[in-house]
Amino acid sequence: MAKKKPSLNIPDAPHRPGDEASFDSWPWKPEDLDWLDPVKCSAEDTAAHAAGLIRVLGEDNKASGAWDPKLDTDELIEGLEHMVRVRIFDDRMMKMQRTGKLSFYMRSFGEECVAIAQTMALENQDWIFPTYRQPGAQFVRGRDMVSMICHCIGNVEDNIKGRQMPVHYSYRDGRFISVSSPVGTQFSQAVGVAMASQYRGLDEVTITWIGDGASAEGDYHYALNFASVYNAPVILNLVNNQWAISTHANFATGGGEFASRGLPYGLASLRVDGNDFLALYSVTKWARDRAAAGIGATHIEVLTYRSGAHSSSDDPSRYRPSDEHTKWPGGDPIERLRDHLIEIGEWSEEKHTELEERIDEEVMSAYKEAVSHGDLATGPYPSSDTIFTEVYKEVPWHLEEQFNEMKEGFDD
Ligand SMILES: Cc1ncc(C[n+]2csc(CCOP(=O)(O)OP(=O)(O)O)c2C)c(N)n1
Ligand SMILES: [Mg+2]
Repeated sequence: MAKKKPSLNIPDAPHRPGDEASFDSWPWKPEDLDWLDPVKCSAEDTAAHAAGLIRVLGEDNKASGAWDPKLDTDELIEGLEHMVRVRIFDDRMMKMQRTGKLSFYMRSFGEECVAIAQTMALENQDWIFPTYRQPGAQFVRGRDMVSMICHCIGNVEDNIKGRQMPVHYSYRDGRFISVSSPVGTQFSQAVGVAMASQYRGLDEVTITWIGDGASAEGDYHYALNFASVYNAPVILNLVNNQWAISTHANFATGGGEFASRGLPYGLASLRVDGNDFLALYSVTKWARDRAAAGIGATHIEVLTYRSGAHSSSDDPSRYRPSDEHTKWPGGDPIERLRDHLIEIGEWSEEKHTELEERIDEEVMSAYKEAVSHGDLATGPYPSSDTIFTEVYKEVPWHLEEQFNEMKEGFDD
């Protein structure tokens, strides 16, 4: 019998445009997984938590299970408010992009919970190494919204003077490190900072995130290896939102698992429902406690769904069913926390509408103030000199030459 030639494995997405999307493989319930002691448990002890899913908010909108962080109502409302803030802010920024007031934008739609819950679970001295999908961490750390919009426009009040793409924020006071355009670099850099904190004996933990797509890059594996070898106090989150622009998450694993990839590196590994505020808060606090106690890093798969387009330049109807996000079993993170607060008698539809109206006014007023410093369509723009300044301590000769050429050209 002729032997069949082995064929190259080319992964595909489970659903393409025209297919009926379904996520039947969602077997996890909140009470499924035991609590683990963050200081005493070994990496191997987390194997079931890497294969399962840590969830606190159930279909009945109640909190249950061993991982319930039992937060105060005030903290829940603060989390809800920040998530609503991100969503309304994103919508306003998209309108600005569509009307030519800024060049490019990326929303956190469907993933608002990730940065908000996880940053709220940290201490203020902890370092944040985000991707473009975690701008919400800045709201938790108190960044002024006007300054964020000025950055997105790249106007004269942009704190990084137009040297970055929109949404690639830098926020020094909040220990929020500049977002990097080449995806993945922040993951290994975060481990380096965590190593430095440990070396200096400081009570600081570093948190970082990487996307499912970017986890196919070397940076991800270097980070896991260094975090493990040096026992670095770092929280390594892999946000599996199913998509990397038009490329499905299957391309990063060949259809395999994400969370358990931390185990062979000797890292505690957990998978968490990324649309569940309480579960996300809980695992992050757990990982912080473990890191701060010197036990080491935690690798967390944050399971969620990118409900919106990748960016303002993307049209997802070209590569996935347009209603796929409505089928996601994790639902919408804002609705889930809102419904939980209503369920426990601490919130109402009226209060929610009031909150949305108040945030809408806050965003509108910040927007008006930001555009008074210039927008992309009308200017004024930062001086072109800023292309060359504040990057190199000693400006290399070829940049000096280009700077002079620019000046001469402008003088003509
Ligand atoms: C090194 C590198 N390769 C490619 C790109 C172009 N790019 C920007 S975002 C992106 C997809 C990333 O997907 P994922 O890591 O899943 O993150 P998500 O956008 O889903 O949050 C790609 C390919 C880039 N910016 N940097
Ligand atoms: Mg992704």
